[in-house]
Amino acid sequence: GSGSVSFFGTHTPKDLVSPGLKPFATTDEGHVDYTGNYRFAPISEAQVSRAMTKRYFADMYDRAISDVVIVGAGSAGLSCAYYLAKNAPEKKITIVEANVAPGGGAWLGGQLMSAMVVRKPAHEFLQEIGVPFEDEGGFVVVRHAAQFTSTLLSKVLAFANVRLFNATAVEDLIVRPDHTGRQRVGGVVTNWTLVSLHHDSQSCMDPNTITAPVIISATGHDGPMGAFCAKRLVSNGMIEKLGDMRCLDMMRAEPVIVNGTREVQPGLIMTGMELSEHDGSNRMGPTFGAMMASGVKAAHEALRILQS
Ligand code: AHZ
Repeated sequence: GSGSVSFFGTHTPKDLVSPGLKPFATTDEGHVDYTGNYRFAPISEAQVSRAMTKRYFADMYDRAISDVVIVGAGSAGLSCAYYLAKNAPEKKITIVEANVAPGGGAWLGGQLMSAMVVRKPAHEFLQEIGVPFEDEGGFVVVRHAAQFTSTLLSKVLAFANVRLFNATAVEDLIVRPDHTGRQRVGGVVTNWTLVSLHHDSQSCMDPNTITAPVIISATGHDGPMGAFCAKRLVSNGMIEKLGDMRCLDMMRAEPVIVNGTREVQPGLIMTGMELSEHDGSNRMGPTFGAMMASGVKAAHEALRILQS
């Protein structure tokens, strides 16, 4: 019989399978059978490569001009991305995360003991994203921090206006005068993290750029990669020195981080524990409410700048 004819006909078009290799039917969608005859739809290696590269490079091309760049996808950066993506669905929000796995320190509750403690009223963010918890009065406990991180990540990535480039490091800022002559952070310089890590052993590995009217830095406290933008502000002469993160004081640290979340330089908002390095404020240790509320405050700041 004639049957249905696919757009490509029943044989693989020549540009999908190398000359000399056996063609296959593009109408075959495989067969589910767990008794030993499970069969996949045929595919060529070229189709797999092109399915990925065309999307990745189209995203890079498009996001070279973004509305907001969030540097670092830890608990603060992801909380910010969620609130911003939800409240500004027409804005291009681009997240750059140096690690292969987004989530930063929030895959565990800060210690190596799974549960995540969140002081009230920041539990309202857990309710917003639908993460269950046990109520202990002034604070709540999420059974496993990974439940928070995976839920938040899945919601952030589901927004049509969000793109995440992971395994990609921000290795510099773009800073230049605005129309009034004032120095303004107007973008980030990126490279694949593996490239960034090998600048000393390889020659000529030039970076990419992403420009945006708002950059949000959420790179965490000092560490191999942390506090990146805060440190760059010092080496670029925009601030004299870092405040340096102070010792642990939960009661004091959390409100200071949330209320101190702000545009630290024109075009650059800072959120999460990076702020403790910038301002010289305390760490809170394993309580995460401030990261969520600081991320939301950073999103409010971004919306204010975008609307001004
Ligand atoms: O990989 C980093 C992590 O995922 C990423 N990052 C750092 N530098 C980067 C760069 N380019 C791109 N140059 C970069 N990405 O930023 C993320 C930071 O996440 P985090 O979990 O470390 O920071 P946070 O501020 O979201 O959460 C802090 C959690 C802490 S630390 C702490 C304490 O030490 O007392 N307490 C809490 C709640």
